[in-house]
This record gives sequence, structure tokens and C-alpha cells, in this order.
Amino acid sequence: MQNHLRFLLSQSLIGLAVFSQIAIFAQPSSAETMTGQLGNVSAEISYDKPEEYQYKNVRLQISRAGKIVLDQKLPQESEYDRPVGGIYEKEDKLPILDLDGDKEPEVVADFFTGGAHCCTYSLIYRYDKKSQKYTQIRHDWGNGAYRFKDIDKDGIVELESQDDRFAYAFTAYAASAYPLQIWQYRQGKMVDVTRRYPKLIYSHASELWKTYTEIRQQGDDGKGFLAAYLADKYLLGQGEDGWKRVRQAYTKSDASGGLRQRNQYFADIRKFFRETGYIK
Ligand SMILES: [Ca+2]
Ligand SMILES: [Ca+2]
Repeated sequence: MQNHLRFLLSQSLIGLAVFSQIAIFAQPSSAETMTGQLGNVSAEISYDKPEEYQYKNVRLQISRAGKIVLDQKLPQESEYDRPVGGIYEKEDKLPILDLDGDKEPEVVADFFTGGAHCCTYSLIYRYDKKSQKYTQIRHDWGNGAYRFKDIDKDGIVELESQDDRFAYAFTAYAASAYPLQIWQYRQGKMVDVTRRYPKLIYSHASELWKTYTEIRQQGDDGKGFLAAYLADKYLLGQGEDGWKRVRQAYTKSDASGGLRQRNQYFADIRKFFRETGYIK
């Protein structure tokens, strides 16, 4: 349960941070800012004081040794799409860190598009020495969030998250569960490196299984958790063993559904796992 709760908590923390900001700064006027700095790189996100949950004139400025090298208005999906802090250090802190260990800091701007729980995304800016300009990629985290964590202790952070494609895939959102997903930022791209961390996947799978048994006792059929557990098992190269446990478990929970429904659920999993790359 713990991992799942932690992710839910981190999601609602983003919401809380945003709403408390709105509560404090109710009256409109001048700009709000979020800043960060590492070495000679500093950056600032600014926006008009939010009104009615709407954020306007969201701008990013990046400076090197005090000289502004990027100054642009950021594209928002809507006016509810807003910058969020709190993922790294403090709430008003804009993450600037060397994500790939090449001694050049990247700027990471996180956003929340608004709505009940969706969606968060990051804009990652890297400096191109040749053109002396910043280039940017966008990474979508979906309903979930992520955190920076140097998992293998090599001095370069990984971005620990969960596979959001599992939201709504087998059951309602509230009962959905997610396999572990770990990313590294390399040569300007995000690389899924989850399979390199079997110990973490193993304990993640154990947590999912534990939660599955808990929610079964509360009357949920556990379809979301079984699917996420099985995905973790595939990441470990233990798909067959995973299926064995899932088949045994889902027999028990099948009293009302019947054999057809069970077979359909398993077929849906196989199809989804092929589409999402868990089954190769
Ligand atoms: Ca770098
Ligand atoms: Ca690392």
C-alpha cells in the first residue's frame, strides 16, 4: 500500500501547493516568480498573480553568468495549465541540476494542466554549446508525479515514476495501479531504464501484491493491482511466474464474473502488454 499511497500523496501535494498559493494570493496584480540557480546558470519562471485558477503570461528566463540567453513566453495548454514547485526542494524553487552528468546544468520546469488529477509534465532545457542556445523537450507524467533520486548512487539523479498508461486500463481510476518506471535523461532525451533496477522492481512488485491482498479483503476485484504486479514481473523477466500467481489469484476473485470474463481480462492484459512493450 505504501508506494501507492506515496504516489497518491505526492499527487495531492501538488494540488495542495497550488491551491494554497491561490488562497494566499487572492487579489490580482503583479507577478509571481519561481527561481533556481546552479553554478553560473540561473532561471526564473514568472506569471501574473493567478485569478480564478487561471495563470497568464507564464514566462521562462534563463541566464548564464548574469546574461539572459533565453526569455520566452511558455505555451500553455489552457490558462489552467500552471507551473508547480515542490517536486525539488522548496515550493518556489525551480529545479536546476545536471541530469546527465556532463557538468552542464539543465533547467526543469514542471507543470500541472489542471483538472481533478491530470496531468503533470516537465519541460527540460539543455544548453547547446555550439549554437549557444537552449533546446527543450517535454516529458508527460500523466496523472502521477515523479521524484529525483540517485538510485544507483553514481552522483547523477534518476527520475522515479510509474507507468501512467495503466490509468483506467483495467478498472476505474481510483482502483488503477501502476508498474514502476525509472527514467534517465541522456543526450537530450528521456530513456526508460527501469529494467536496470531489478531490486527496486522486486520490492515494488511485493508492495503491489500486498496491496492487492488488502483491497481484495475490502471487496475490490483487484484487477488494476494484478495487472500492475504482472507488468513488474515482466520487467523482472519473470512473466511466466507472474501469470501463475495471477491465474491462481484471479480464480478466487471470479465468483460473480464467470469464466468468460476472466478469459477476457487475461486477453486484455496480453494485448495491452504487447502494445506497451512489456511483452516483446
Ligand atoms: Ca547536463
Ligand atoms: Ca544515478
